[in-house]
Amino acid sequence: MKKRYKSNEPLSQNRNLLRWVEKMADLCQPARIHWVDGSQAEADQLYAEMVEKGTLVKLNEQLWPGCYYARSDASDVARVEDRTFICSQSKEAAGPNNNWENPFEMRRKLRGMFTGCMSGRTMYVLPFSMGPVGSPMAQLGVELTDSPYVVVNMRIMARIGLPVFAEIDRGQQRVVPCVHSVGAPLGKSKKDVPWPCNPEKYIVHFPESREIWSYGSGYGGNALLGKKCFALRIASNMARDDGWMAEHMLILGVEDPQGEKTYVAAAFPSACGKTNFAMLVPPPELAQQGWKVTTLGDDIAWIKPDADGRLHAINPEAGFFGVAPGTSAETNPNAMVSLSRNTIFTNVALTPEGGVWWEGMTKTPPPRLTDWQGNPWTPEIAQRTGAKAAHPNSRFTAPASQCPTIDADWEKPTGVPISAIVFGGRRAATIPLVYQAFNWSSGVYIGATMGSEMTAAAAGTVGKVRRDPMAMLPFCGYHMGDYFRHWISMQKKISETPRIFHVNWFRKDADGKFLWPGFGENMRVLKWIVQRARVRAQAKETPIGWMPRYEDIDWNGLDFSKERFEELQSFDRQAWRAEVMAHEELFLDLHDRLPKELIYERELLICRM
Ligand code: TSX
Ligand code: MN
Repeated sequence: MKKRYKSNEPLSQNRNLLRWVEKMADLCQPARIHWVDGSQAEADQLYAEMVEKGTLVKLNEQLWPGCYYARSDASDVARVEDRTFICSQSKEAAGPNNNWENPFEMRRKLRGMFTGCMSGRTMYVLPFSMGPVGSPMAQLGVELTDSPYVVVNMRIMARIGLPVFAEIDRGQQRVVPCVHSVGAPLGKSKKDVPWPCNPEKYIVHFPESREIWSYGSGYGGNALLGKKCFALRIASNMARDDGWMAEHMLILGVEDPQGEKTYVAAAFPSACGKTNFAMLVPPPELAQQGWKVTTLGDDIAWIKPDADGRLHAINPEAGFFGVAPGTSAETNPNAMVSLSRNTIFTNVALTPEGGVWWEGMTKTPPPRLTDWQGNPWTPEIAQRTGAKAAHPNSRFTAPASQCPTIDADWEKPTGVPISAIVFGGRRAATIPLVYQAFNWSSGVYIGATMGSEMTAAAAGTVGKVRRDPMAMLPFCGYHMGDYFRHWISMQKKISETPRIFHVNWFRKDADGKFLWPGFGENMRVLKWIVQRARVRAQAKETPIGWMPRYEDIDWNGLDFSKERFEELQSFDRQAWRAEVMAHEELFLDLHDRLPKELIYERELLICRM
């Protein structure tokens, strides 16, 4: 060791961990090392320091108890997919769905970037468990980071601190090393900014050695390495190797009037209201019958066959990192309660009373807002400049335990049994409200070919269907064709396959109006889904799968005509022909690694049409 670092007492006796921390400190040259114990006192200290430095604003304790507000650098507001790399030995293993670089080359680059990158800062040694500590389905990591903002966010999003060090010291489990720096070393002057970051960003995964290196960003999915980087990109590699599934899925429970629970996992691309669906509030008429929805997670599911070959799922996370705009007492009252205390808000708007606001929170904005960039904001200013009060990707980081509908078994170490898997997308035409796959392989085909229409012009043409297989396109840490093969092969590892469904809340009529009211009314679809999974509901066979007839849906308390339902569920042969042609395009990109089952499923679909 070239240099002795000011450090608190190391909180682990694990020799490998101690050696690695020392090695990384020698590389990054921080001023201090802080072993994170995860305590409230420590968090309070970190919050106080960040308020002092201007990184955080403490919100009004009466209005928003335990809440803080962060404004990021205007250039550091989202995940950076073009700067995200999968560095496997072979380029083919990473697939066309990932950016690849030679791992030796990348390690050389990283060494350059990380040399002295933490100078003047504290390096936090942050142990975390994805999944409840000690769960047979949990995985351990240690994130070295120079961002206290990351530490307090990770404290909400994952299990961290002393119990995790204890688990690491038991030495029974491999630990994923994660190194994160905002890439803004402090020079001689030690002058800092509220949100340090670097224009050059690298989000790097080594799937074979199970390592993560992140440079240049302090934001969400780029910096909270337990989430997208570990729980999806690295875990998808672990899952393929070890016979389980790491999926971009919410998990919810449906309790019927007899008190019987059915658990559902669901994958949706962005902007489909995944968090809203995870926290769905049934309409009064169904609630009165005794139908309840409980929440286990809103983003990631780790799904594993148990000893009896039934798939069980855990939510590896402990919090919600949700998009704020559009979240309201009307669209998602459970989210509003979840984020009402002990929450970190990033890039929303600030009220003069020390409260927060975002587009869609209330119909009329409160007066004299300060926008996410620190400028005065009024509806008049917005009219003139088009400026949003909150950034469209602004976030809340809220503890899952605060969700009023959190499931009693959400932290059960062995997870909950999954009876149904739901895929979905935002599609104005062609795709019906709901249909059920014939079997596992046709269901995998449905998930593999799913897509969503773009709502914002930013990333492409509005209305164009973007294919996003299983909502995993940005998150699958290896070749998408191999991922489909793994899905197909899971059938052989399980005694009972979950039923697979596809939903589309967003189909429009000829006038461009949504055909389906959505939100709580989705409970009617969900009821049919769980009844189908238990073989208690009827359906009719169609070329694409099983569909409910009008009389198979519970319409209690909703005035929805049979004609409108037929329009919502209609199968248009011509449109589906074009749809299947589009599937072919996706398959061309993956052809050399596509499982033959999916080719056959496509052929069968064409024949049925
Ligand atoms: O989250 C949504 N869900 C799922 C809810 C459990 N949203 C919001 C999507 C943006 C993230 C929806 N938007 C849903 C939906 O089911 N459906 C729609 C489309 C829609 C929007 C407004 C209306 C109806 C449908 N309004 C009226 O009918 C009055
Ligand atoms: Mn997500």
